[in-house]
Amino acid sequence: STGKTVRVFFAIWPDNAAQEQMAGLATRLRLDPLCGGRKTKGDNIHLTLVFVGEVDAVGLQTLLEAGNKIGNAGTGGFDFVIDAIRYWKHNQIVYATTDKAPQRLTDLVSALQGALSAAGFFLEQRPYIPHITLMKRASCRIVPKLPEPVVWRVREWMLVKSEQTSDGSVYTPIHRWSLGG
Ligand code: 2AM
Repeated sequence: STGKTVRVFFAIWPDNAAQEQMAGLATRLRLDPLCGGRKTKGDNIHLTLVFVGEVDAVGLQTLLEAGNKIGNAGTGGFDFVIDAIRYWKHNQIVYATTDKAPQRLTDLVSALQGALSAAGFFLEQRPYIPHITLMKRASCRIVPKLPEPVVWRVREWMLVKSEQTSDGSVYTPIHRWSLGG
């Protein structure tokens, strides 16, 4: 079909406490003379589960249906503990992450990947590395250590629209699925 497209991705957004901690980290990184770069605004801090890209109205409907199939299988929320800050030189981002992603998180990502592939979407083939971008265009010589783990209480996941404006990225939830519990 023709018509307007939107750029979308599946993601989780931190609860207030986790957002505050990560926004604090971004501010500290911003002030670190060994890194530099542009920090992610507090409201924009998130974890992408699956990046989709541009879709039209039909594609959007298909995504919602795929999400609904998984959304209804919720068995309660889970905690996601972030315990490291790292730097990717190739794209100059500083991100928060963990090497011990909870099974519930990787299961959710796999379920989404499977549902989207089955629905005909072409997805990223690289293995999933959970990363929460805190800084862009950074050039860290030394990456500061995470002072203490961030405990993110994951209770829902969502499909989000991404728009680029003169004021930076604007993310708007299109639909939310509760993990229940
Ligand atoms: P980033 O933080 O590493 O830039 C909205 O743009 C979200 O989708 C961000 O989390 C971004 O990751 C991710 N994203 C953007 N383009 C992408 C792509 N081509 N492949 C995978 N993820 C992408």
